[in-house]
Amino acid sequence: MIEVLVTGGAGFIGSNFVRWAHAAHADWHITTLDKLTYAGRLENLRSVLDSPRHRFVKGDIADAAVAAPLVQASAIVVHFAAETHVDRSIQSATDFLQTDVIGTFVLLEAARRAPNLRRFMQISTDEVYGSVAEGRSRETDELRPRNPYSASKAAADRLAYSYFATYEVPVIVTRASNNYGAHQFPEKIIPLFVTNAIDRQPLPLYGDGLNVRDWLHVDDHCRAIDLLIERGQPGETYNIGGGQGTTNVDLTHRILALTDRPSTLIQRVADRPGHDRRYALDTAKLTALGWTPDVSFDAGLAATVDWYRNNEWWWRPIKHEDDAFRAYYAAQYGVRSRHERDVG
Ligand code: NAD
Ligand code: TDX
Repeated sequence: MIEVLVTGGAGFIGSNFVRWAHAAHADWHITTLDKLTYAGRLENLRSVLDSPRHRFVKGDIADAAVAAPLVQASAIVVHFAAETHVDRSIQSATDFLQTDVIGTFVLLEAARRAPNLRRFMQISTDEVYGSVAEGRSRETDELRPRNPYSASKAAADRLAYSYFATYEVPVIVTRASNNYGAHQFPEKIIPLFVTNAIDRQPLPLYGDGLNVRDWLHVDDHCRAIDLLIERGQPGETYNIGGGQGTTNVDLTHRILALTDRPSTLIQRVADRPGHDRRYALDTAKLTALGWTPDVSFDAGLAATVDWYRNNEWWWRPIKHEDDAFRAYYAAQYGVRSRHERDVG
């Protein structure tokens, strides 16, 4: 069996990857290491929890006593664990530096001493390029992160590379665009707006709504990571993007159409500070290896809306019973709505 460690595997992309890889690779024994923060949910892994080819370890990647032995026993590490929400990083960046930077450092230190390690997949993000007014970001472009989340991820991205250059740790860096799909925590725009629309609650659109994101279905992302584990080159960085660009206002209207709700639910609120205007990736380096996205945005968004419609058991407790989520929502959106009223 090939020992594979997936950090952050109880979160959105990580759990999709674990379930996908468990089905695709009968010769992988997968260990999920996850701290189960507000964003990590064991029910995301329900279908693999009893499998002899999977084990779950609750722990912090920044805790070397837990994380280092797991890294050292692995042939492949796929490192998803992170604090991931830009708005939360603007409220407070401490956890972002601790997990995204220090946590990654702890894993890399362990990787230096891992006898059988073949791949260390550093899951980075398109946000490290910063806002791109035109054209598409290439892997060789300068990094210009502009919020505490993306700055923390950029630090981890380059720290991982430094462990390849300095210690020959077999690091591959991937930079994906905005993911969407099942099991995404309802703080990110698509699950937040879909679930608010189902509940006939306002959809809080930041600023003029013309910011552009390149949506990538999480299944396409998982396939790309899998391909890069096999065919990517250590020391290299690969962009992974859906290939289209959609404004937030267009996305919002699509969600309203799919949920059969009126546009009067759109609530214009104050903009996100430092809001990146546009992300766009050049994916030629990855497509040269044989990957293209399979899921069209139309089909993927419709399937995602259906998933949230059919799985209210998954998100209703978070949105309606979780005090921490309600406090976050009030801090994030209560203030914005008040500000919006104050300014006009
Ligand atoms: P998520 O917030 O849904 O999940 C993060 C997971 O990491 C959770 O299960 C959480 O419990 C776990 N975690 C957090 N801190 C931890 C710690 N200290 N130790 C162990 N586990 C910890 O995030 P996601 O959207 O699935 O993103 C996964 C990765 O992909 C992140 O590295 C993110 O930066 C990157 N990424 C995300 C997107 C996107 O659109 N969501 C796009 C590009 C890259
Ligand atoms: O309530 C909202 N209203 C709104 O207009 C929210 C939550 C978001 N937005 C806007 C901000 C962005 O332009 O929607 C867009 C998408 O926002 P998010 O879902 O918060 O994602 P983004 O900030 O683009 O970052 C995402 O993609 C890159 C992930 O959260 C990151 O983890 C990933 O690295």
